[in-house]
Amino acid sequence: MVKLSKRMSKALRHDPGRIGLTLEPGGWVPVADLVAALGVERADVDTVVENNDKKRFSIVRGPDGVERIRASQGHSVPVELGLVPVEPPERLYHGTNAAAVPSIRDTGLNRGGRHDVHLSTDEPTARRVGARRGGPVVILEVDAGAMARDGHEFYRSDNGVWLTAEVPPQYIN
Ligand code: HQG
Repeated sequence: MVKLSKRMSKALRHDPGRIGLTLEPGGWVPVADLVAALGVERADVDTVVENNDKKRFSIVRGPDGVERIRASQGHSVPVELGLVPVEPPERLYHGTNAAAVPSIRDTGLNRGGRHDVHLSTDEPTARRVGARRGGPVVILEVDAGAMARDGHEFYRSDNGVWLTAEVPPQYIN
């Protein structure tokens, strides 16, 4: 199922065109189209959606009766998720590799290839994110409350990841 999850991430976040899909507004794709394009069973897609460790995907039935699926966050293709800005908690956390810290102190957190900078509500989650690539992890504390008061917008993805366009260095403790 991890392999299918990765194929779904690639199709829904990074390269839909490669398997002949086009994301609709909001990043949605009819589930039937994804199933056909990947050559898998619908039940397997449902299993990934339900059991995915980070709840990366969601399925909804539209007013037209068509069930559609999208990745809740993590896109590198342009997408308008239609998320509404919300007030963040005072503190959010970002886990990263120690080697990245000097550059982050210098230029802040940048979204890189992704749509947004990803932040976590708690340190253990941030630690897991930072540990993905191995090496020593540093947890950065972001003064999200001050950022919001200074006009930065925050969004919360359907699966609980906090998103913002950038974190300038003065908000990083
Ligand atoms: C770093 C996973 C140098 C940043 C996770 C990170 C997350 C800088 C890397 C989601 C920098 C980008 C996102 C700067 C940022 N100088 N390095 N100025 N600004 N960086 O993968 O936040 O499994 O795009 O610290 O759970 O690590 O995909 O972002 O190390 O939620 O669902 O540049 O990916 O979720 O890496 O992870 P990423 P991320 P999924």
